[in-house]
Amino acid sequence: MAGKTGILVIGASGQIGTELVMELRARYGNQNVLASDLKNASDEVKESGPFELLDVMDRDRLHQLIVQYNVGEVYLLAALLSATAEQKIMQAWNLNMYGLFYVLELAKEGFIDKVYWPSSIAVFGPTTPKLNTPQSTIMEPTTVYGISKLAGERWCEYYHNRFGVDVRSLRYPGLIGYKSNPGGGTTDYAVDIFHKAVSGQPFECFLSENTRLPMMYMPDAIKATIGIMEAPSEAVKIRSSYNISGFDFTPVELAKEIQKHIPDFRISCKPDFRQAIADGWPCSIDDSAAREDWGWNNDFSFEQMTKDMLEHLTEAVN
Ligand code: NAD
Ligand code: AKB
Repeated sequence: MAGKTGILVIGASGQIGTELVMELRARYGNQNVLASDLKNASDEVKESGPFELLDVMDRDRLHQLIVQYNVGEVYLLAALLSATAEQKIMQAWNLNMYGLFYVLELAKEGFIDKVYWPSSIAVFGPTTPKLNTPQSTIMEPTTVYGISKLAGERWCEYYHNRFGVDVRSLRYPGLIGYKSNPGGGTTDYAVDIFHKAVSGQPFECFLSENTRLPMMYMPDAIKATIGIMEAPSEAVKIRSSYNISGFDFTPVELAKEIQKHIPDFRISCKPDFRQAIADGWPCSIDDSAAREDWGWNNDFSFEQMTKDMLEHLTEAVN
């Protein structure tokens, strides 16, 4: 397996991929990180290293790119997120499941050494303890997305136990970043709100004012992703997926934090179908297993994230 220096990111044009590709290139060299997606990438991604159009459902092309670019590690980010998946049930199931199977099968056959696949807090459901949700607990998700992520976690563990596939995974909470837009999730409001705030507009939230959800700033998510992939194999004891968390807040708490910087900012709440999704998710997450096993720790607090988001987005609009 030695000598496979290529890293493939599938779904590189999305919210996480756009940032992950740039960090991977900074660490491992621009030419070693192949970005791929169904849709075109950002100029930054296209200009700094290789990019290929790829539908992960096209197994032959996936296989061909892995061989052509001498790929040893795959980050599989392509998926339909919670809100979109509720509108496109079969498409979400097929993409979220078969994309993962194709990558796991290629790893089982020896074409890939290491796989990263993200899960989500969506694996939990209404019967899960909501506060400080443990690593191992009741998991009865009620959304298409959550069901696909829970099944994916079970398959990751299965391929590791049965075939020795080195697959690693994190259950991301809602991710907040200023460099790229979110792609159809229930936590997207926590990014959209900042764009409205810096452009001097009021924000209408699609979740109710007291809906508390776990969240994380994107630099911490990228750090956790690379952290688990660089951890020694024996430190990664959980091969389904690790809880990770940064902080948690409600829409009103976020608005109040933004008002410390932009006093005129206003929020109103008009819940839509995404409220039912959020109602089934945890309010906060216990990520002690990730901290103990491979040394995860977050850098950004809620207050630091808010300040940093506003600074960067204000710079961008001026
Ligand atoms: P996103 O929707 O922003 O990006 C997904 C990318 O996948 C898009 O660029 C899309 O074009 C691409 N894609 C879709 N179908 C494809 C296909 N058939 N072949 C190749 N590419 C395809 O999503 P994201 O927020 O970047 O999320 C990435 C992963 O992280 C997903 O698995 C998601 O479930 C997980 N996750 C994200 C969050 C979050 O808050 N962003 C939280 C939990 C888990
Ligand atoms: C979504 O809201 O669907 C994602 C997630 C928490 O998985 N951000």
